[in-house]
Amino acid sequence: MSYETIEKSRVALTKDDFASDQMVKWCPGCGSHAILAALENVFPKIGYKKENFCLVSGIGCASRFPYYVNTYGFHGIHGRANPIATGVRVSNRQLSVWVISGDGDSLAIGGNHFIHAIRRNIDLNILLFNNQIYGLTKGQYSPTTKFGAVTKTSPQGTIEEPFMPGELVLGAQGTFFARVVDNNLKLMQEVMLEAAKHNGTSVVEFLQNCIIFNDNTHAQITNRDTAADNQIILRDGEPMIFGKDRNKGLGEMDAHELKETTMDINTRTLKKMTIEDGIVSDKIFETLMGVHIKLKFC
Ligand SMILES: Cc1ncc(C[n+]2csc(CCOP(=O)(O)OP(=O)(O)O)c2C)c(N)n1
Ligand code: SF4
Ligand SMILES: [Mg+2]
Repeated sequence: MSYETIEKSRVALTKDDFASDQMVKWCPGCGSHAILAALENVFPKIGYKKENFCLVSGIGCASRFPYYVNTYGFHGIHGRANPIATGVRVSNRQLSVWVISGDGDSLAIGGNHFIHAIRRNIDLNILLFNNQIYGLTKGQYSPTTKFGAVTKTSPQGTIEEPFMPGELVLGAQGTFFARVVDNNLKLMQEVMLEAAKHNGTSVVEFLQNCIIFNDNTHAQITNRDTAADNQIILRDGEPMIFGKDRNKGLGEMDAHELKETTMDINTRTLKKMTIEDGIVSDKIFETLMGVHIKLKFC
């Protein structure tokens, strides 16, 4: 129950208390700036003393993050943020430990450490910056790069199916997974706060734009003109509706198949999604996973 037991600050802290004096070196327009702003807003809300936060990262653009927050921090080595964070957390239970890691850092070189931290359910908050590319090393494809993408290391397009981080987390017996876009500051803060409250490993995937090496890779979901029709914000107990006219829903016709349906909002009663529904749908997910995994022949 770390959320309740870590010592709280006696004075109210603000966002400015968490801003460091280091120059932020991310490219102008990089999605990471907004994620940083969100976390600096959330830390005072969590309420711990500054010295009770520790940020641990690997290597990559995202991994520069600990320099920019005025807390304890550890800029680690490539792929090893999760084992370092595990050591920090188990040796000092007064620390709220936040892992900052990219899709290359946690899903390629650090994939093994990532899944085992999740399986062990260590009380870590893992912030996964998914820009679907190696940003720092200038544009090689990563395990989340879209099939067919032309990159520095796939001049004729990748021939690999990407990981879906959510599937990976659930497959590793994860107990908390959320996915959020980097252009919704309010929602990022809400999700980070929920992650902090979770007792165990929480993984938050940010759909983060790398404006230099993979611009618009998430545009279908994040583009402001079409976002309402391509995003569904799930909150416990609230109906699963979306669309710019708020007239599309999931699970209306048959909760087990989670079909999209368009409804007349004046005449239809919306089904509510609860945590208990989620437990039932876990079984469905398992079935779906079996179907989802494609057989490959060499
Ligand atoms: C052992 C080791 N192998 C390779 C590298 C080179 N390297 C540095 S960062 C990186 C990938 C970064 O990609 P990602 O984790 O997605 O972070 P991003 O830069 O996109 O935020 C690689 C391959 C390294 N630093 N150390
Ligand atoms: S290279 Fe991409 S990920 Fe790295 S700082 Fe620039 S925009 Fe951000
Ligand atoms: Mg990356």
